[in-house]
Amino acid sequence: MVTTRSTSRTGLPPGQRALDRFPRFGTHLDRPPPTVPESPVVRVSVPGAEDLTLPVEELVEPHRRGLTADFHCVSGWSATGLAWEGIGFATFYREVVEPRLAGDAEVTHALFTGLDGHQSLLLLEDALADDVLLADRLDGAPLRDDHGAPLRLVSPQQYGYMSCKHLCAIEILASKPSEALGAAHPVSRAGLRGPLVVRHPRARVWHEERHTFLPARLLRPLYRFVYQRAIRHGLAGEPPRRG
Ligand SMILES: Nc1nc2c(c(=O)[nH]1)N[C@H]1C(S)=C(S)[C@@H](COP(=O)(O)O)O[C@H]1N2
Ligand SMILES: [Mo]
Repeated sequence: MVTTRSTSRTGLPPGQRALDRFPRFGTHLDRPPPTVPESPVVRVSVPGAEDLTLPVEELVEPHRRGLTADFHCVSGWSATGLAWEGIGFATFYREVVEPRLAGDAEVTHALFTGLDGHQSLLLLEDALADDVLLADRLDGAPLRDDHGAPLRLVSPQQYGYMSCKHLCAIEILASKPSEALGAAHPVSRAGLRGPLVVRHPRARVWHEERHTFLPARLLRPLYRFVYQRAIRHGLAGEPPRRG
């Protein structure tokens, strides 16, 4: 199996601090992870073609590869050196999407939906970066429930909320959807629409694109304060990954 590293940059992106663990984190608040069906599938939709339903196993296996990457949450923590396995999103796009696209079709975005209702919307050009993975394994084991079983997106150069867990649908879109994105919890849905937490359309960590309008430096302490409790709570009883 071929394994690559996400980026040649060293150190952490601006405003991030490394944890020695990879906590379960996110917009689910206190909800348990969603129940994973026994034979999980992903619905794939491509403009102009009929939807198709792919078993997760069939999707990944023929194209399995490895990726070592750091993971950066917009609230300011990073988990380093995660060893993911899965299929590259660009490979999935080439193998599954492109053959179904009409020759003149213009596509702009990819919308990812999790079993818990969380959605992430990526510009196609960001999703097609060569370190974006549809991952089914982490650190040598199948993805655990708390990290996104059965399959999750991993986009290491974007803040964590883009890396949608528990994938059940991937939609390739011809334009930006007008609907608000789904969230894993009604409260976080409200929060994500509030003025202080507005998802950035690209969320590139190395550009510190934390927020659509507000400067990232202003938000660093606030995000840290708001999320510190959640990080502590999530870390209770969880052993460090290394060292
Ligand atoms: N389906 C789903 N995906 C999600 C979330 C979520 O709540 N539900 N939270 C996001 C956020 S904000 C982060 S930081 C990461 C956390 O991933 P982890 O729980 O594996 O650490 O998942 C992202 N993807
Ligand atoms: Mo996050």
